[in-house]
Amino acid sequence: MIEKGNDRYIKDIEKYLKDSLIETDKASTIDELEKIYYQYLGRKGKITYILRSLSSLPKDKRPLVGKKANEASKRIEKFVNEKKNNLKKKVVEKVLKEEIDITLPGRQLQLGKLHLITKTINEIVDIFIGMGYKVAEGPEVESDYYNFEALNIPPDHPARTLQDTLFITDKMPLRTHTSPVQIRFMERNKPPIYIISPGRVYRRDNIDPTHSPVFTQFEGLVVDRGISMAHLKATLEVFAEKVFGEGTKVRLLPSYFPYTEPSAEVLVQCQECMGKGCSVCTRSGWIEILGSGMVHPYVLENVGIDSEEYTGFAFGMGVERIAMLKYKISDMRLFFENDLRFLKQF
Ligand code: 2NM
Repeated sequence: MIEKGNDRYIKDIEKYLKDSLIETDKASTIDELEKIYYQYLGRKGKITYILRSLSSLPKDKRPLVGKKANEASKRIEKFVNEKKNNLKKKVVEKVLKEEIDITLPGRQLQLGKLHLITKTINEIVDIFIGMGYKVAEGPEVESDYYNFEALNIPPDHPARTLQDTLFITDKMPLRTHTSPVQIRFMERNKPPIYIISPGRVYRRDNIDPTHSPVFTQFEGLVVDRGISMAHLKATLEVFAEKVFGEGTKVRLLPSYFPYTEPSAEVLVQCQECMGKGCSVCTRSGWIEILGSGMVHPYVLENVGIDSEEYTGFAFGMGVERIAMLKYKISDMRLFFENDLRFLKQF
């Protein structure tokens, strides 16, 4: 079957060996190397063919041809494998270099921040915590009793009508102030009481630069023995100086609320003109920032506190209004529109 002589086989083996080594050297992919291996050492490979043909050789020729073919086979296999490993290593090195560049700056995390109203609430809360107050909270859907009746707001008071209040049902208004929180607190706690109650409140208002049907209120309440208007004024002076800066003057103006007697509007020096008079304060030099007064004896009696033994003061302010004055914001709608170009500034 095989007519080739011994020398011819040896020459073929040497040629295959040389060719395969050159090809292997040139190969640049794993695929190419596998093809080379298959071409020489595969089932139908050139070296394999010679090894299979040994039996057809004269007996005395077999050992040398067999030895050469085996040697060639081993060398080819070794060389191909070495080259394969080199290529794999290079691929890994390349990937490592490309994908993990430790000199690249990290990805910037988009950090959020507190809304200016939240920030302002926190700031006001901190001032009062510093004076020994505790925070009290309550529901936004209230009963007519807690929102109006307990606060001595008479049945025919305009605040009770559909004109001024948003109702969930006939008897359940959305709270129009956070005073009901304080009524609930007084029902459950005996004096001395020093609390603040920040929270969202609802009124039937059309949206304009200074009005919104939803806004944030901040109320304070003190009930103790011997509390007078002097304590109220001193407390508000501390508050005004901490929020608007040292030396900010406060002025009380007689006013009316059903739940306080006497009642007072609280004015601070205009932050725009520092009291000289400008368009912001309509030339008066003063701006109203909150309402206040001595808690009406009827309100104390409604919650079971003896108004002969205890007196108290209370005050309430709009957080949006405070933030607008402090940060010179002219339109309240900016707080609710959530335009990041506005919110990011604070
Ligand atoms: C204000 C003005 C004046 C007030 C009264 C009470 C309570 F519950 F003690 F009666 N809480 N808050 C009060 C007093 C609120 O806001 C302009």
